[in-house]
Amino acid sequence: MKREYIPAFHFIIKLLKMAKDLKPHIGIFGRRNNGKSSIINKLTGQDIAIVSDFAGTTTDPVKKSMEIFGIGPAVIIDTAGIDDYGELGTKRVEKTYQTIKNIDCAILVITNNEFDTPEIELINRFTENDIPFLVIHNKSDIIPIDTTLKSRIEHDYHTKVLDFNTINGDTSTLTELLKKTIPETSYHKPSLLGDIIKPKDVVVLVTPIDAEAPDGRMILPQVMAIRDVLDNDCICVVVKETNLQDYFEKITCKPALVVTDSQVFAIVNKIVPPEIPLTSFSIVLARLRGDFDNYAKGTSFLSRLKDDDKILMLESCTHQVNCEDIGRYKIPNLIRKFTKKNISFDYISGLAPIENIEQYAMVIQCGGCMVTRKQLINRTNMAVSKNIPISNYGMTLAYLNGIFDRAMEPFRK
Ligand SMILES: Nc1nc2c(ncn2[C@@H]2O[C@H](COP(=O)(O)OP(=O)(O)O)[C@@H](O)[C@H]2O)c(=O)[nH]1
Ligand SMILES: [Mg+2]
Repeated sequence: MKREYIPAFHFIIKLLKMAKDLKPHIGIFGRRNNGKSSIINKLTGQDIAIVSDFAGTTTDPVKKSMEIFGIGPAVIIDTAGIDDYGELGTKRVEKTYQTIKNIDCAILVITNNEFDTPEIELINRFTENDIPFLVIHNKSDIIPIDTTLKSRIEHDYHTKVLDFNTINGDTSTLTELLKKTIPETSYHKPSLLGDIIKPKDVVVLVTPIDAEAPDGRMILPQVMAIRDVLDNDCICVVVKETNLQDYFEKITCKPALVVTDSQVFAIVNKIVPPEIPLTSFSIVLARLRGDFDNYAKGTSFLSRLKDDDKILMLESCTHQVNCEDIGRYKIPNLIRKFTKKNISFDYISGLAPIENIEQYAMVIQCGGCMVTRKQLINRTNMAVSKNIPISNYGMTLAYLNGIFDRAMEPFRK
């Protein structure tokens, strides 16, 4: 039996990335030489960023996982100066702007009471991307902040301005402010099933052990589900689909939920009594990534596609061969077979810009294992804001295989 859309390696990469993504991503921005790299060093107590008094030392955005005093693990992204110029400089500035889409929170560093076009442009982009930010007036040991400017910025942009210097500045005030600015959702670890199961529930996980199963162990989505069930103080039962019937014959207590590998959904669907909630690992995992509610709403549009409709496939994971195979061949073929309509597909890879989104009847996003949740949502929001239905690979496959309604039922409130 060939595993379809929970290919082990694909999800392992996805889940490993996820652990990293749960750390808040903080970007630091400002003109060259304002002390951005010095502030990172100060925050972390390490000489991670290269500091120099030669403007333009930080070229590409530098991403570092680090422990920030009082906050915990985070990813800080040090960027090139926003006032860089020349051919190379302009490219660096463009990269700095792109970074904004990957972060949860921003620090804007100003000095010398300079607050002008580069700063306003940055703030506009933070606002467009819904990124909370704080402002640091650095090098205040040389020139302290002008209080009128401070009040103006705080008033106009609903933010805080901190007078600071990296020589003897008090980092605890900075971390306190940072803590308040970072949205809780960026480090709050969501439970996979916590909202639909309660302590002492029995949860049955159906995991086929076939030729594709790794030797002597379980794949990560299964391990994660087991752990999540236990974390929720529930009783976890793990069975192969071939023993599921035995389970229901021998065990009198009804499970609160059954989660199965999608490949055996049809078999499991027949065995699990209709009153017991049943879902698939792929749907459970989709909840950790992207805009679950809008995917859930948009997926059934697959039944309303018309001849000559165009679908936009968003492939965020450019290097995943398996993902590419699903998005380029498997899904288009299944959609054509399912709808019996003449549907065409366009593909956009990575984070390339989306043009003329209005021409598409529907947008289908890949699992998005290589990008942050925020990036995914920022992208699919372009469709949502134009009332274009969205879905993702996992839900689309579930729908085309006729398992969508039952697999989604446990999550409908
Ligand atoms: N006097 C003073 N110098 C600073 C301060 N912060 C950074 N510097 C110096 O400013 C220069 C540029 O700092 P750097 O962190 O590389 O700036 P970046 O280009 O924004 O990353 C270096 O020589 C730093 O030592 C500060 O608070 N006060
Ligand atoms: Mg720097």
